[in-house]
Amino acid sequence: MTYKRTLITAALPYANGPVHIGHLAGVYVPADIYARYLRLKGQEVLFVCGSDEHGVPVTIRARKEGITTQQVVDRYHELIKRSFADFGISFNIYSRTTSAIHHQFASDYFRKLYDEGKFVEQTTEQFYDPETGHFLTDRNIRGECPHCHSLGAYGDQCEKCGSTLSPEELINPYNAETGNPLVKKPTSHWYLPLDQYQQWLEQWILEEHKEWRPNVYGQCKSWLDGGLRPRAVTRDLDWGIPVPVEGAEGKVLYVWFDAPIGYISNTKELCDAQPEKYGKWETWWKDSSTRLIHFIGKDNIVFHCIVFPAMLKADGSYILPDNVPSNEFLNLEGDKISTSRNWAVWLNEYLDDFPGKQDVLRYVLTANAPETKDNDFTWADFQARNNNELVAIYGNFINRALVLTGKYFDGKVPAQGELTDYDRQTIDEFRNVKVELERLLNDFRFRDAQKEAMNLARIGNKYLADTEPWKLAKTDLARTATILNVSLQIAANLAIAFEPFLPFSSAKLREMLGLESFSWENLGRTDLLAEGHALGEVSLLFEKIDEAPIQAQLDRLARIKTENEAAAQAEALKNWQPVPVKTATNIDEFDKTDIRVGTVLECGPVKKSDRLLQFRIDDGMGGRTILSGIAQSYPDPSVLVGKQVLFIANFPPRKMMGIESQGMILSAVDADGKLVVTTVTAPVRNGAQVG
Ligand code: B3M
Ligand code: ZN
Repeated sequence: MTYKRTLITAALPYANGPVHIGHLAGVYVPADIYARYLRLKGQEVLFVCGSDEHGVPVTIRARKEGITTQQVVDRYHELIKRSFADFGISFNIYSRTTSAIHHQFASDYFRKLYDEGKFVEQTTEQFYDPETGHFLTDRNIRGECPHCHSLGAYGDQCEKCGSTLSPEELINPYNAETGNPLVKKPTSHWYLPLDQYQQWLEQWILEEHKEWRPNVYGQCKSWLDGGLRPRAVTRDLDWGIPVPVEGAEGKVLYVWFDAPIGYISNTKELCDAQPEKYGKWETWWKDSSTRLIHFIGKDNIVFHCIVFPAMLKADGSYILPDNVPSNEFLNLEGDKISTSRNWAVWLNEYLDDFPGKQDVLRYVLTANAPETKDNDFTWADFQARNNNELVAIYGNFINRALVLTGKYFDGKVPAQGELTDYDRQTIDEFRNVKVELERLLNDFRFRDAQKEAMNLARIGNKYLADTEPWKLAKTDLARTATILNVSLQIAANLAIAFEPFLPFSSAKLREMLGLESFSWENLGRTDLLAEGHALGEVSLLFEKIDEAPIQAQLDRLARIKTENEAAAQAEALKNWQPVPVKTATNIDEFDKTDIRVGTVLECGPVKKSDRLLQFRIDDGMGGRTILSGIAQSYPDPSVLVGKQVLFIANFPPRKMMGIESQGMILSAVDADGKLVVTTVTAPVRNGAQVG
């Protein structure tokens, strides 16, 4: 070990809404497990986070709710902070980017780079609303899509046809909020010339950090392979940190410039307030014996692996991240979690519905952590993991060990006596768990690590099941004593092993055991509880969760889904405009397209594709396979079997997902984008021509 201390940061959540299980699973639980683990090992650790209170999303939220931006960030900062505390996320500081310390710090950071000529200034033409006097961000610009001509496409994307857009491409762009038409106006900004850091970043990441997670390394590589370009670090906005340069009135630092600096300013805030406890902030950020680890979600990779390191390098006095363990996304019941669609389990609401069950959620989220790929949270899995793992394995073992000790030994740790081979074998097994657990935790593999901790409980459970002390008690009290002693030692080990993962349960177990010394190094020891030591009061570590509360959650989600669908449909109908008829054609051109009728023999999903359906068609000519991108519109494709459909028969065959498609099924597009397969009004012979 060459480092002396570890600085752990967790991505600063935007203060534009409450936090949900996706946040917890992706960033905060893994970061907390790691921080708790290192602390338990007696290492010097600082765990830093705070709210990200700048940027456009908070201002949009404010206008929607008719309150000030400050009110929005105040409300959500408090809510988020409380949720994290409720779930035992053990930050040393949770501050915010609207703090005076942060404003000053970020402003100084910019100014130093500015004075040293580290930025390039560039003037570009941007969309401007002459009516309100504002420059607009891509997301705030709407207009007609150049591809599908739907109205109301966004400056970065058309949600109708899915094309990626730039505001320049929109026809008749207008201000999304006011509806005012926009004009182009020159504006100048400061750019961090990332291209100048390309070579250095290639060396530092691609050569020196091959150990980063494949998803992180891969994303960095593809950014670097694509060639880095200068990035603007200022914006024309009235919410944010003013650019500390004369003549830059009306400009603020770009939120992604100031937010990561928040990690530093929050550290400074803590160290300045309690220097005797935490030392100088510079020790955490500028001393090469400090190891810096950023926990983030996958959409933040480029900022933490490329942009922020380039900012740190530009300054020159900072250390760089040692690792950036980034997770993929967590879905909810098969759908992408979405704040705007309310498709989420909000932490504050979870605690209203499942009071005191923080650890259950922590456990399930870690068990399903999206470490290597996107993962799914389902309520059925939540219930099963609680009932079959936490209750049936961990809780059951603890309960049996403690209750039997109460029954036969008056709640006092009995003498260990002589160990049998089987006892020794059991003890060895759980010593091995410690080694494995450390290896996994050091590797940021929290999911597997928690599995190992659970293995320890399994070992205990099996030990009790095999030795059956409740039967022996009548005939051999000395042997019963040994078995229970070993079991209690395992229980003490469990309290330690699970502390990073399930801190509330560990605290409870620790109390039940009356365990005083509590450190990672004690893991694997069989003398943690001395003979005669009195146990505390026994209660259940976990409780079964029955059907009703689970069904209530599923009902809630079903309700939200229905509401969302209705809202989307209403919105689509409201915006629906006839698509302009294509330019004139003639019969010869039309004749080139050979449209036929066929009967659907089979229709089903295509593996690994959520878009495609595979059709087997009786085309009157021996049959053919056709793939069609309409899966979203037909959740139950079997309804199409037996129907006669229209298809283009003379498209050249095309391979998709390894399957050859021999034609194209014709579908109509409804106002909400739903596709409806076309058919004939009376049965005809398969293979009949349409024209
Ligand atoms: N607030 C983005 C996010 O929540 C952003 C992270 C900042 S970390 C410096 O996804
Ligand atoms: Zn479009």
